[in-house]
Amino acid sequence: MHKGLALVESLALCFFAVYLLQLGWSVLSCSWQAKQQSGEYIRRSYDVVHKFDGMRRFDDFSGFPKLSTNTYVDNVLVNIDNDQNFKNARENATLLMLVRNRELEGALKSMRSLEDRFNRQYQYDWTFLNDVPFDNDFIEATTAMASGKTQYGLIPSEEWDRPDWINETVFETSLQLMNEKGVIYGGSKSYRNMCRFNSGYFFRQELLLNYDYYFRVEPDVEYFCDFPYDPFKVMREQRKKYGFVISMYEYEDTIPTLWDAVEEFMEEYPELIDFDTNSFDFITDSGLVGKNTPIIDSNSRYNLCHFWSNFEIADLRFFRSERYIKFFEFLDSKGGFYYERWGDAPVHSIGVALLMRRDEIIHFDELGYYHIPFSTCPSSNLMRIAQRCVCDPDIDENIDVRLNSCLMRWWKNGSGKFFMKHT
Ligand SMILES: Nc1nc2c(ncn2[C@@H]2O[C@H](COP(=O)(O)OP(=O)(O)OP(=O)(O)O)[C@@H](O)[C@H]2O)c(=O)[nH]1
Ligand SMILES: [Mg+2]
Repeated sequence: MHKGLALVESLALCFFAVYLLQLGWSVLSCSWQAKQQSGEYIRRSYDVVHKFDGMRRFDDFSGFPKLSTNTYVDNVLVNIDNDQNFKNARENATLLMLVRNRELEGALKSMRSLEDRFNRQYQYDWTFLNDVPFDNDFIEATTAMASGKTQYGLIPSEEWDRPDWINETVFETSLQLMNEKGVIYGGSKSYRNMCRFNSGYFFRQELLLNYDYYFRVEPDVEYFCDFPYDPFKVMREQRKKYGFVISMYEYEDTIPTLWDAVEEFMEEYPELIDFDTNSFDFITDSGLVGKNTPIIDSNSRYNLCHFWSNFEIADLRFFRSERYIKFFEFLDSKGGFYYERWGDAPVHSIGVALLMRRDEIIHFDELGYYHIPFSTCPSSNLMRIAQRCVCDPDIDENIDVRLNSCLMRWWKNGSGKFFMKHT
């Protein structure tokens, strides 16, 4: 009886010992595997980092790659000397946002993105405009987000509100009709004020009078890539006056008679238009797009192509010029900003296409950007890596070379297509 019990006990001990050995072995092998694995990760990430050593730009433009942060307080992340150099190299320019108090969160998102991707090094001033006074919360939060100075302007009501000479009955009827038709912002009065202001008055605001260039920013946009240069500097050095990233077709329902007015303008002021050097062909070319039939039909000679003006880097001196003011005032006198819903995008674009030389317009190929519902993203993988882009060029929203984009028409009729280089 005792012997049997002892046998069972020693058997149990044996099993237990084997179990302990197995447990010990699996713990050891697991940690060995984990160690191997993490060693492998380290090797791989080292390879990845150094694979791109040759093409990352450790130069005066982009400085050293930074950690992904939006903080300005940690000295470790900021090379003070470098910042001073960037600051000293600034152009006479401002970042510009027309915005409502209630859009604060979207404004901060856009600011954070642009600061992170570009402005934290240059610290350009931010100028905010509004048709009503900015509230304290807005001023406080945007000032805290900006790396540069901030300034806030109140738009005079005569430069924002509907002028007296607009016929109330015609206006109200048109609003109702466009609304019923489902035209985007067709029933909005304030949207029309905004479009007219952006077409003809933003550049006359007192706060902007001392600047040469502006960079238009809207709430809720995103910049996908580190800027590989200061776009303002590029504008000045290359004598550019208008810069864009996305170009597309306008909704014809918003501008049924805009082109008629433009034709009248061209007849009245032929001396202002040089068809040999301007980009008239860009806005009138209706040929095939590559091998494809255009997907947008137009009822006039205007092919509806325009630069998407929510992103715009331009020379204020062009907009303040007599020829642009004449152009705006001629269009304005037709009442189409109110009787129809003329947008600032086609108005700027047609003005730029008619009155500027085509080599004064620049397509910023390298700047990834998103404004609902479209984006642009550099198509070169090397460039996306070098500029730390967070975007996928293959998604549907990326409009660059899709049929609803006018970029190919710009390559064909504007200043051509230049292939990007990486060093
Ligand atoms: N202060 C002020 N700013 C406005 C008003 N309406 C529009 N804006 C600003 O003008 C710019 C264009 O207006 P959006 O509403 O963005 O127009 P959109 O880009 O055509 O359309 P979505 O962005 O798709 O809504 C943005 O920066 C707005 O913040 C307004 O009534 N007052
Ligand atoms: Mg917008």
